[in-house]
Amino acid sequence: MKQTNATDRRDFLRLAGLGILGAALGFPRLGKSAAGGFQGLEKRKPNFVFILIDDLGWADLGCYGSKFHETPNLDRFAAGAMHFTDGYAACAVCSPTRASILTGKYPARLHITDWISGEGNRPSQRLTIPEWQKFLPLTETTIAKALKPAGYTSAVIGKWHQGGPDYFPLHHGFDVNIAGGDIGHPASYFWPFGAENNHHRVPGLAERGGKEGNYLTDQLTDEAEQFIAANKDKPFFLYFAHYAVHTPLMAKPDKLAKYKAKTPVDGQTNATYAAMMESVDESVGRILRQLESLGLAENTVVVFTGDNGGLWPQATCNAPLRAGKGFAYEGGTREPFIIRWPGVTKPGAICATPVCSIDFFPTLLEIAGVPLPGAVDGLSLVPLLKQAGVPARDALYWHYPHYWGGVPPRVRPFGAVRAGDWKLIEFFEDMNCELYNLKDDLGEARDLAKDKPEKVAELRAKLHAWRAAVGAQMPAPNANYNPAAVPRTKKGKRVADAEQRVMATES
Ligand SMILES: [Ca+2]
Repeated sequence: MKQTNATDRRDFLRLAGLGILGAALGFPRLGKSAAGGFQGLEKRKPNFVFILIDDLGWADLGCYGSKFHETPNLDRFAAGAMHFTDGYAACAVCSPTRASILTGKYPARLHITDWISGEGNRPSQRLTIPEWQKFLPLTETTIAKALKPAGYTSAVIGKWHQGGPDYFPLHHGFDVNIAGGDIGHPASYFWPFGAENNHHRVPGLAERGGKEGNYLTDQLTDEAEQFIAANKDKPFFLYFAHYAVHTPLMAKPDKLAKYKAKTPVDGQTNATYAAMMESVDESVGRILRQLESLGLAENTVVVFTGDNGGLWPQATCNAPLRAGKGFAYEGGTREPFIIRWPGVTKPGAICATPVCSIDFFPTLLEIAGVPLPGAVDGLSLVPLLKQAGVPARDALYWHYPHYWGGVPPRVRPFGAVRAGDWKLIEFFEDMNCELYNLKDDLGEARDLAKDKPEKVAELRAKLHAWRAAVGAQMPAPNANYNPAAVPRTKKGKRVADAEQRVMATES
């Protein structure tokens, strides 16, 4: 678990720890008119562009400390926005976090606790995983559905991964769906994005045009630009969910050559992944320029984040965070988390308050002036964005009653809670707990559980109470448990080693 620390990353965190959030208490975006009404807002609701990157690591952007990846557009964007040091995905794998973004609810409450369709039970696993939801029910209200009565046109462009055809975006309040389906990764990043008989061919995208050599990240950006242009005269919500930077790792040749010639830094060594990241960065730059060229930038809230931690160690290194995608440690869930609300967020502001993907739903609705349609778990970040207050929340929670990452699994069932600087992880196989103080030990290297039994008891009680409150499902002992039951080939080798499974999985 040895990882490299990066001085820049530490400096960044030190600044955040000092609470350097900018001095202003927020910029009122709209002045009162002589008539007493608010100027501007009646004329036009703000647009939203929500950019979601698949398997994005916390340390993958230059503005979050990477020295190997080059992300100048994102660095500029962050410098003109507020970015959060302690922004989390609600789950360490894909579909649950996406469901949390769309609904504002914890994955545990939705029972969407694993990537869809998950890995299933095996005799080699000590616990049997509980029944869980493999689609986002139509009874749930997505951001798109909630914004619709306020006159919004909504689009999914890119990855969806919230169940089969009955649960595709058009059934969830979106007006447009381009390239969203039930796949967790593309068959190929190059046109036509998979053979016609390949289930992982990107749905419907090649059929809209393109030619040999076209790159998926670029072609999705073409679609996003066109959607923005077509909707420039009315409020829109664009959920722009890149398939990048998920496996299969495939990059444009010119960019790949550039990173192959570059010296790896701080454990980030994968030239293909770095090149994919640069394509994402270019995409963000194009979207921001499109908003500017159409005169929409000042009335468009732009969000940038990821759905789970970086794929470690195959694709990236999340240091100084421990581990990566799938894991209970910070590398599994902490994400780049950047919001630009023109006229409100102070350029360059850094916020160290822990926030989570469950918070986007209430935040976007409050910005749009749309009431919440029902109870959610997230809290509006508007007070933080205005630097006018802190959400009233004492803890964030995670729940993953699953195994993940091959045979034998790399990740075992766990729950976790973060309260202040303290983080407790409970592993369900033996209910053993680990306790970390993130302020002193961001890399979760010193387990304090034995030294601080009272803190363990306090956080464990909190975690258990939360599980009961949201109705979280728990695994049970596996009656067929056989630790020797790891599948073997005829030659006696393991059928799938953990690394290959991780590379192939859809989450
Ligand atoms: Ca993912």
